Amino acid sequence: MRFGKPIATFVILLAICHISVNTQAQNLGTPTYDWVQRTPQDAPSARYGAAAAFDSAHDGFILFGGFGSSPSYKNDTWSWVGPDWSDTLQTIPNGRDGHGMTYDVDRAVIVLFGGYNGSYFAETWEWNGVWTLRPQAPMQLTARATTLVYDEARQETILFGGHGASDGLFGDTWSWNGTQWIQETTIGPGARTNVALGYDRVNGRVVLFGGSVPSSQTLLNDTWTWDGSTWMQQSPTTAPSARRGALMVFDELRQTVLMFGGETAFNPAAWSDQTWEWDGDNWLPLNTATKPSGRWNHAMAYDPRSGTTVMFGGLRTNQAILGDTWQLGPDSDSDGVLDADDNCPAVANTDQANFDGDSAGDACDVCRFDPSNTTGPSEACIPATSSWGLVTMSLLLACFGSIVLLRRGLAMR
Ligand SMILES: [Ca+2]
Ligand SMILES: [Ca+2]
Ligand SMILES: [Ca+2]
Repeated sequence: MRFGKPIATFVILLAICHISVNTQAQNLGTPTYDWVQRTPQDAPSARYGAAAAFDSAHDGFILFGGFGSSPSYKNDTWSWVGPDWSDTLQTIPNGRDGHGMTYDVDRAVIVLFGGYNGSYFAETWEWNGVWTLRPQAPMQLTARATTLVYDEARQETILFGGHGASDGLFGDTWSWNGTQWIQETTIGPGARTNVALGYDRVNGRVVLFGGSVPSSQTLLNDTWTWDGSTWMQQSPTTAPSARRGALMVFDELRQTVLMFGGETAFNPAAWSDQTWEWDGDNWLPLNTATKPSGRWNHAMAYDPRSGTTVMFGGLRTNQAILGDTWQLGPDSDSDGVLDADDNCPAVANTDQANFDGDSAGDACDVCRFDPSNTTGPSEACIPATSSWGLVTMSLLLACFGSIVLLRRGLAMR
């Protein structure tokens, strides 16, 4: 009789816990997206003008180069393996920033062109686990800082515009097929630099947004698509404000092009912390509970392993070169932990508490004290063949009962 009440209390609490877990699991809505800042043990030094791409055949998420402090022009290559960065120890002889970088999925190489380290480069490099300098491009392709994107439908890397020596500004479009650069056209969005370039896999189009004309301090907010032969200006009903140095990725879950950041004003300078989504016809804001600080010239690419966009660093002013790492992706239960890392992706549990250290957090683990079982049913939590399991459970019940009795006894005094 004296032990009956605490055991009954324990069973009732367990039942309430199960009902609560099941109710929360059933209340799933449309997956919400959020930015989460990561705190890697090891990371690239703060920098802007780096570039990133995801190499599915070799080392995954790769970041190269950029501008920071000592040495200013970086030539280090990093791999994001989440939750940490690792230095691949692979370098290009000359550090640089402002280079274009993209992944050629058909030839399974990252393509890099151009950049700047006091003078402009006209080099084409490729990465397949190591960097290799490709034969010199035809001299018509002027040395420059520029932007690249891979056109999956045409199976070629596309380069648009950029800036070079003597304030040269370019509005030309080139393609790289793995052996040579070919000038596609000089007609299109017009000469500019620091555009955002992405690939819309659903519609088979390259997407271009904004950029700037530095000589006239002009920032742009026009949207263009490239179908392999012609640039077409789009007429979205809503559009992000004018900006330069925003970055785009194709999000495989949403099946849309996402864009983040960009410098949105000069004198005084301002930077966007907004994420935008291009659905093929229109731009819509993708509102997130958390936002990285506004910035431009960051490095960003989509990581299909975790279903997230990974973003690093960037620039706010010459004094604020950033070195933070962020991930954007689905957070179905809006608890600030992305689905890819959440030990209860359908139940809000910001603390990620996990008593038995198995794959399920306490908030969704039917067998909280049994690391061999997360789904129950509860009567199966401690295997009947495990005498140690029975002893452990008995001790836990006795302990819990004693605490309840003690507290009840104290309360009655
Ligand atoms: Ca979550
Ligand atoms: Ca959760
Ligand atoms: Ca657990």
